[in-house]
Amino acid sequence: MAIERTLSIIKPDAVAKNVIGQIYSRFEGAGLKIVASRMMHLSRAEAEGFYAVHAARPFFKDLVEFMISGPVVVQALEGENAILKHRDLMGATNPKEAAAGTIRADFADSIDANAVHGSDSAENAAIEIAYFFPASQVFSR
Ligand code: RTP
Ligand code: MG
Repeated sequence: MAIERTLSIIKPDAVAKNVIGQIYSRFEGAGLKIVASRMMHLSRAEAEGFYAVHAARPFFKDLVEFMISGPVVVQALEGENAILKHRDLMGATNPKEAAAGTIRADFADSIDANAVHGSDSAENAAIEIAYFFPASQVFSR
């Protein structure tokens, strides 16, 4: 199995719920290493740029408003099959459809306030990691 990296964001709702550590524990428990990490409050331009792929979608405006509503924690995770492993830990986009024991089932309130983001492909993971971290701030092990 290939060692991959993925970009993960703990969204404003989960930061406000004080569950950063619990979410980090799930990553570590699944064998994902945190190889870069930063807490930040996204500007509107940063959020719009990050979600540019969704710019034409009806939920784009609400998504951007939500993502700038409070601080987030952004991390790069590294490990075997990291992209899919991380998405399995997150659960379905809509927490009502998320499997029991997933981050979204346990911590998310709605499809908008859904606790976490995770890259959906190797190509997007590379783009998204570079969006937040210069190579010198990713500490591969
Ligand atoms: P994410 O990108 O945040 O990891 O989530 P995802 O892949 O599961 O979902 P995606 O389709 O990429 O959508 C990005 C975020 O937009 C919000 N969304 N709202 N109201 C809606 O129908 C709707 N659909 C998506 C969610 O917050 C989702 O995480
Ligand atoms: Mg997505």
